[in-house]
Amino acid sequence: MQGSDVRRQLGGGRPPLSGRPRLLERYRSFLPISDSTPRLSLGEGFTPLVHARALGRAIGCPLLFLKVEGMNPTGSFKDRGMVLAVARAMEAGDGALICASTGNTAASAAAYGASAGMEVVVVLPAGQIAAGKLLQAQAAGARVVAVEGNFDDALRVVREITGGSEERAGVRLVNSVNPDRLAGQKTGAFEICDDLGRAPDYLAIPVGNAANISAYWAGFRDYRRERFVDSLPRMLGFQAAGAAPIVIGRRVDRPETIATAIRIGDPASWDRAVRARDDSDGRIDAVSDEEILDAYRDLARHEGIFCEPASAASVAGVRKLAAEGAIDRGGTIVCVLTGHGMKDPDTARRNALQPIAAPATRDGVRAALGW
Ligand code: AN7
Repeated sequence: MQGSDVRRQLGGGRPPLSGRPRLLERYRSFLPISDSTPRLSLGEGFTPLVHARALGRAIGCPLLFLKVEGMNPTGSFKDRGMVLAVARAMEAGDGALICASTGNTAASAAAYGASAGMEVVVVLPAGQIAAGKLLQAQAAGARVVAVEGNFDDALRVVREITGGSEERAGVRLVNSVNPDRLAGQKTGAFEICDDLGRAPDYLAIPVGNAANISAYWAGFRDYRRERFVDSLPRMLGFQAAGAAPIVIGRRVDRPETIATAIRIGDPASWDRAVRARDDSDGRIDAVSDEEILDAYRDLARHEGIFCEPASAASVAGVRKLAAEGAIDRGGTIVCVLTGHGMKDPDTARRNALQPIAAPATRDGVRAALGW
């Protein structure tokens, strides 16, 4: 058989040894890239969609799925948009990246910036960043500026540095106000539809600056416009209780908070998120720290999926709405788990079962276990 016949049998133009596809190539027709866009990649995207059987059974939702975004190169969904934003910055000849961050954007910018050979500056609210995220930025060699203020303050500063009349040339702002970030993050919605063979009935997602919920909604609409799917999900967004609108304009003085990333005073993409909610007949709700931590523990202990606390807001929210009878429990529900559990070792440690001390003998270990 000729090579071309083999390819035809395999059902496409892709040769069998082409390996893992690149995210930006795969969804190129939906993204603002051209032949001159550098082929930057750290292996982002193509994250698992896991059927959460135990948790789904427990809350009466048999078709509960988890989109495990902690499996991205830097351990969060940010990599989907960052790869595109940094590739486009390279294409434009920029020499530096800057962002404000509660941690995950910083970790992602630092890694992609390192890969692109660019200078990276991350501006963080002092004392509010989970240990793993900060270490990732430092490990990648980013310059970390800790400002006395909250995330909203940090974002204001970087916008002023890059957007004002004294704009610094060659410095690319890679917060989600950068449209390339949102475009790249649409790919999460594409993958979910590809894996399910349809759009889910509900898409549940943590909401911080509300960029990701906006990007997913745009992605689902793109797919329906191209008739890859024939329906759209209801969008369910969940903030940490105590976020907007309650604390708009006020400093959030909770350095010990478990979910800083979704306790944003003034979400940058709020209007888009409200449109996603209203156009999809969905809702945006708050979940408490306690509800988030319960979901966080249950995900690890009953599904084997260790996500960071903010991520568990999606599952906490679905659990709450299911208990209230506010959603159709028989529907296909996808919860986006936005970041990896190792991002926040302190919260993990506070919730961990303690190791059992034992002598290094068979009988000693058996006795310690009560076996
Ligand atoms: C795990 O890294 O804002 O609603 O600077 O880290 O798109 O803001 C992170 C946000 C959800 C909220 N889950 O997403 C940052 C940052 C996790 C996050 C969100 C974040 P958006």
